[in-house]
Amino acid sequence: MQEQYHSSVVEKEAQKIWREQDVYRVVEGAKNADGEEKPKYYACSMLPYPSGKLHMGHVRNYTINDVMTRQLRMRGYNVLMPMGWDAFGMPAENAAIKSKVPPAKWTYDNIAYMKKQMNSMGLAIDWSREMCACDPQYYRWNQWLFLKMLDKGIAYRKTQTVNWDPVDQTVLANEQVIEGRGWRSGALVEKREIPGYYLRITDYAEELLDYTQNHLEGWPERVRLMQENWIGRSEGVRFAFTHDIHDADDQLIQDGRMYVFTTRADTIMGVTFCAVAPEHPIATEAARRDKKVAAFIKEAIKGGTSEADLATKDKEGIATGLYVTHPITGQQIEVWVGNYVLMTYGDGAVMAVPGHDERDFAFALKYKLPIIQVVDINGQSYSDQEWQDWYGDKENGKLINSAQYDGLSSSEAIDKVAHFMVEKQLGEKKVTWRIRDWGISRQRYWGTPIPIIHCPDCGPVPVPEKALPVVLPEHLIPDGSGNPLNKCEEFLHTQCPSCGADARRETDTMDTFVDSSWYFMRYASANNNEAMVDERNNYWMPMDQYIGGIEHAVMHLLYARFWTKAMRDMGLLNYDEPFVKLLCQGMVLNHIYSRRNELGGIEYFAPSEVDNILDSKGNIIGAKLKADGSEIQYNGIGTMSKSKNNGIDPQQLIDQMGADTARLFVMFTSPPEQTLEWSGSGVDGSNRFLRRLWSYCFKHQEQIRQGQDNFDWSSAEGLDKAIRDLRLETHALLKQANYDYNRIQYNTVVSANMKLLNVLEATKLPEGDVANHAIRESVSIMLRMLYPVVPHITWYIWRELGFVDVYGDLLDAPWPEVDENALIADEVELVLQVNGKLRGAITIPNDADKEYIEATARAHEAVERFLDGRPIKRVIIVPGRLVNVVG
Ligand code: ANZ
Ligand code: ZN
Repeated sequence: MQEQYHSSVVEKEAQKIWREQDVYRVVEGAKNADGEEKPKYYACSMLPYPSGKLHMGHVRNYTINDVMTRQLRMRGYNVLMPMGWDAFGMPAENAAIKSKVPPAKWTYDNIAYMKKQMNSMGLAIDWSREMCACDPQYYRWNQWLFLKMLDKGIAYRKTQTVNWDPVDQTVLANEQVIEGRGWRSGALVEKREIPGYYLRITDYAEELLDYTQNHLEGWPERVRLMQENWIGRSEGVRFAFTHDIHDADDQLIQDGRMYVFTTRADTIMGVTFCAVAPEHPIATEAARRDKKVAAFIKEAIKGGTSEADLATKDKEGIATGLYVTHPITGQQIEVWVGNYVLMTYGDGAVMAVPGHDERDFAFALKYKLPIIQVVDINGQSYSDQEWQDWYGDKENGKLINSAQYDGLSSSEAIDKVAHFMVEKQLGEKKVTWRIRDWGISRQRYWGTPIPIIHCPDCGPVPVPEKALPVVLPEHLIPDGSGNPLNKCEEFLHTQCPSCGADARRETDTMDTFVDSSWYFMRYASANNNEAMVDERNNYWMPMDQYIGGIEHAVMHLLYARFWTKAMRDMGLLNYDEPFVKLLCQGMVLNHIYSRRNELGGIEYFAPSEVDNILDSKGNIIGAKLKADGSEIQYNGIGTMSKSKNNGIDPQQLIDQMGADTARLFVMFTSPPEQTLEWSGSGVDGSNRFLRRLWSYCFKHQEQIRQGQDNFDWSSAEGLDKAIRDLRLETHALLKQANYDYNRIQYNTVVSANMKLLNVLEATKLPEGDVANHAIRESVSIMLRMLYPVVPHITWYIWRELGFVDVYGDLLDAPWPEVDENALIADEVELVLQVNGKLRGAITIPNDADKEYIEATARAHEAVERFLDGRPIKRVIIVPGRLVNVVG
């Protein structure tokens, strides 16, 4: 063993041997040394987008995954940790526009580099199962399942509204529309209706919700809640306001029925107007009749009409001059167009009850529409000038101003109103869902081609299964003016599978969420070119532990769950949910520094470019640029990001201090689910710990080598106290680490080992064999406890010190066992009270009897001092806890 710790020597050597021996390859049904099948464990990180290089968030995510994988492997599990690439998507196209490199080349180059980085981190990845979304052998199965879904009616075609950039002649994704304009051209974006494909996730809404609420015990509560809200089940009443509004062709609009969905049918007597979405047929008719309405609608749908867009807009509207009939009172109610009404929810129309709905209240105040209170809660006084939260209370009120419904509770009134609607054949109780079918068509190049052929005679025809995959040409370079597939004759031109006529391929590609909906199954059925998934999928899945960012709490996870259920219903797999446990790792944060430049923009500085200015308590209050000493602003701490220039390049850290230091720092600094604050001194501290570990082992190598592993501690009599203490600490810390490994709290696993190293360094053991056995035992336990976090250094020392000869390679060495006998302390400390007040402590042998304890307590100097000469009346002993001397 070398005297000095050189991380690069150690890590290169370890990685070389691991690679040569292919140590991370796992096979289904692997057996242990006793010939028993090992239990399987599937631990997987969300697959990365190959953006170019790893960032700290990746490092954290994969290290958590790796620690788990290595520890469970030692504990006898057959553990799968795979990796792949979310290789389709827009950034590759944007890079192509900028640098004129085909997205394929850019993507493959990035993958090669990032893979190298992952290996330099020492991740226990089974690369034989690597998948890549842009590999035809992967995406052919997207196409294959899509065709199956079409067959079953789970996939269907309908027109969709898209953002159209009239200058670039291209469809824009929502995030490419900035303040209503195209991100590249700056042109005002228009809405266009074009056909696209949808997946019927709504058919699974009920089951998805049920499982969210009742089966995902291993998921964080907040993620379950987010999924629940996204699915959005709402119980209410759907009914019609009748009307006599005709369109230009004198057709009665929607057969004279304007349906609304309401969760508060009890407030029906408080309706003072109705509001429809700008896209509603009544709004369209009003626009035809009135230029002002037309102008309002044009403005209202600009930019976006998604829920997120609406949430940020002021509530605005315009009266249409058109009226509908109140089903109970028969009154004429005016219809308004409101920008807060969504066409895609319920029926795109609402009965407005400003008295009890906050949005309607704001709207009514703004446009001076009547507000009527129809629910009373304990006689509280109601003001139609200012909204109060109790106006919306559905649980505790009694109806007022509601004619025949007066005096009813809300739920009684809802039942009555629903009953009325049924009798009049105007409507009924109904469950409405917020979730929409999943539109998967993207008018972009870099994605899975949708396997459809357009024939002039037959229309859209599915590509026959045997003609799959429809391969995406990889040499095209998008230039920003639409999908380059539209100009690629060799791709476009084909024959109709049904009639043989000249036909044209679909150029839309699939949403990349399709790729990520089942890639984790492909790892388990890797390299099977005959089937999408096989029996190996049922072996590994459902995944035991999924690890990824909270930003995927809704869409990715929900789509993957839906996709799994759809595959199950096609008989392709035998489980209901893909992910048993989910861990969302916290963000990595760093300080942010900035300055306003002359042009009024903000310039951000990397933490390495500045010196902090501290107040007397050591808090950062400002900063100076190292370059010229000028003062800049300190903006606090925030997520590491390119835009704030506060990222730390993990590669630089790995190159300078080694992967083990980087891994130790990210595991030690915070529990996995919490935010992690970057700290240069924390990194140095982690590195120092590893050097101390190394040098302790170096200094004591002779003793460690001479110690025995199978020493029988139970028969050792008259053990030296220092040895007993060391064993007590070692086994107590092991016990704690076991507990923390199980609950994925790796930071305290590390601190336990820091403590153990302190103890080892501080302990003075007597000379002799038994002491050597004890040191050897502690070091062997410490190396194994630490190994999952810092695999290189521990593996190396393990080999150097000859532990390999006894336990085998560290990767598969048995996890150490707690010696419960060592945990029995031979002394205990009892709290000493005098007249019930805490006055000190006494230390007594573990097996001391009552007389001994009492005598020790009486003799304590505090007793005499606090009794002030009074005699002792009695001594109360609570075994194991305290002694109270009463005088
Ligand atoms: C009258 C009413 C009175 C309402 C009241 C609420 C409170 P959730 O719970 O999310 O399902 N609504 C219905 N369709 C809408 C649409 N397309 N766009 C915007 N809002 C719409 O919300 C249901 C409530 O949202 C419905 O109940 C309706 O307003 C409104 F004191 O009807 B309510
Ligand atoms: Zn045809």
